Amino acid sequence: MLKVHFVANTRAGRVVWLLEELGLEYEVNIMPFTKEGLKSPEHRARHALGRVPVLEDGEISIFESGAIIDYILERHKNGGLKPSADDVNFPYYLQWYHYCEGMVMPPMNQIVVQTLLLPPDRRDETVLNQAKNLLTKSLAPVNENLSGKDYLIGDFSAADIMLGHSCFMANRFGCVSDEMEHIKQYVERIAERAAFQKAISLGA
Ligand SMILES: N[C@@H](CCC(=O)N[C@@H](CS)C(=O)NCC(=O)O)C(=O)O
Repeated sequence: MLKVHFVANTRAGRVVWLLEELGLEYEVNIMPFTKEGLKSPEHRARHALGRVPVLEDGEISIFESGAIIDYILERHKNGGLKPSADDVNFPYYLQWYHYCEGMVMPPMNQIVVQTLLLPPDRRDETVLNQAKNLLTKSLAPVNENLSGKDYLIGDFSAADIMLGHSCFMANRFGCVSDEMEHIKQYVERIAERAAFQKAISLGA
């Protein structure tokens, strides 16, 4: 059975969300966001940096949320929630799928580091403000793209599981301004999905 190594309020939620959307069976190893959990020799054997998510499938053990999602779609769901290569939306599916970790998550990571992970005396206001500006710039094309659409390529797809999860988290961190009305509505739409609710409440 598929096994997800999971910490609440992290990218591991993407994997559980996908598994719930697809109705696949899975087990979850819920770990605390602590050194003892993530940086233990046991977890470092799964992920050298001691991060989540990690997916196990029999003898296979892989990390990187985007790779895990693609792996599940290809090996366990025959490409479900993903347009076929000849579909007009396929290039845009790929674009938004990769825009998430490529453009949106780097400033998000920095915001998390500067507001939560670093002790207060090591936080840097300038770095935090730069990251917030960069996140706003990175989200602007997403907001524009969502005008007149329910999801990134129209129909719900795995690109929404990647980037929609990031938009939800960015909004939770107070980093989506009211002017980004299409993202605001998108986040509400996502939050109504039963599979998302299951993933976001797990371990919380
Ligand atoms: N690009 C990786 C990022 C993995 C990652 O940084 N995960 C965070 C949680 S969202 C983590 O495990 N952080 C623990 C740490 O920094 O020690 C992915 O998409 O899976």
